[in-house]
Amino acid sequence: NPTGSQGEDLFNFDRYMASKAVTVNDALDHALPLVQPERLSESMRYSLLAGGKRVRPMLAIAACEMVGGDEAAATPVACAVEMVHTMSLIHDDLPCMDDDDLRRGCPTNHVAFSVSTALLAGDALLSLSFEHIARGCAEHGVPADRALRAVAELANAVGTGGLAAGQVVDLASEGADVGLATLEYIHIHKTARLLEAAAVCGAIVGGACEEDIESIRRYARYVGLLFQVVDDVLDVTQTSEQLGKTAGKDLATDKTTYPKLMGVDGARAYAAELVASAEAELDRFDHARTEPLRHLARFIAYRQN
Ligand code: GRG
Repeated sequence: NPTGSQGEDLFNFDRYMASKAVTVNDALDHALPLVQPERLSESMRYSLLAGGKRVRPMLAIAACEMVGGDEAAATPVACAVEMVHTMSLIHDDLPCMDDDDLRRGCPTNHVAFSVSTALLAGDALLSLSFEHIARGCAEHGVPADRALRAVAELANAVGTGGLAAGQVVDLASEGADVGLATLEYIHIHKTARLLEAAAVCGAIVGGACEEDIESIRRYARYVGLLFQVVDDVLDVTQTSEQLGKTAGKDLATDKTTYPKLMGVDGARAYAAELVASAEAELDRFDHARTEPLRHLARFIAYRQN
């Protein structure tokens, strides 16, 4: 009943996101206490607890709940994926990569600490993520075969099947005239693969069957691409609005983006296709249970910043 005219509760996505963020922030805080040497833990906590949107943990928990699992079973993998995400942001900001001074409005990890500490904090977050799945799944009664499969899924998403591969191709493409195939390769590996691992790990620990896992995988891959297409469109349109001009930032730089390759209207149409494809993957599940993931796809598609 989409209008709620018969008094049924409408799904409230903002409330759902806020409640999952509280669960995840609390779990992350407990997962990473201040231990000796404090400088390393402080550096890890500085970035991990710095207020990201927690989209990946929410994907893991929502996928687990959609297939009949509970939040507690998904929390270890949700936290682990956020640790990997945080590691990738710390490393991405380093002088040898993007060399950024600000992240989420605050000094980047290597500026607040040092390049060597930031490098080690990223490494320690990466290893903690796998330790956290192994220990957390056992504590929450998740069967060992599911935990093992989640470890393999996440490991693949970090290395040659995901982040590292996407970053290498991205760095190699700097200043080059790349086509749609390379742009898509970069986004599928750098962005979509970790979102995919988050949702798939949630489904695995929730006890999903193979067909359900593969639908959830495709859903998350569409959402990951959608994330980047919308990001590119916002980069152009928001800068245009700020400047009061028709051509925005990315149309004026060397970076290849979707609006550059297919125009702003073409990129918007592609985003609409991706959100429809993502939602279609959820049609095989009980409709009421799909609400969080449907709303997440729409939230990413229609966000304004
Ligand atoms: C060290 C093995 C190893 C891999 C790292 C640096 C690197 C290789 C990959 C870069 C990955 C990267 C930074 C991709 C961009 C992903 C992205 C879309 C980030 C923004 O995500 P949001 O909006 O961020 O969810 P918040 O701040 O909300 O958490």
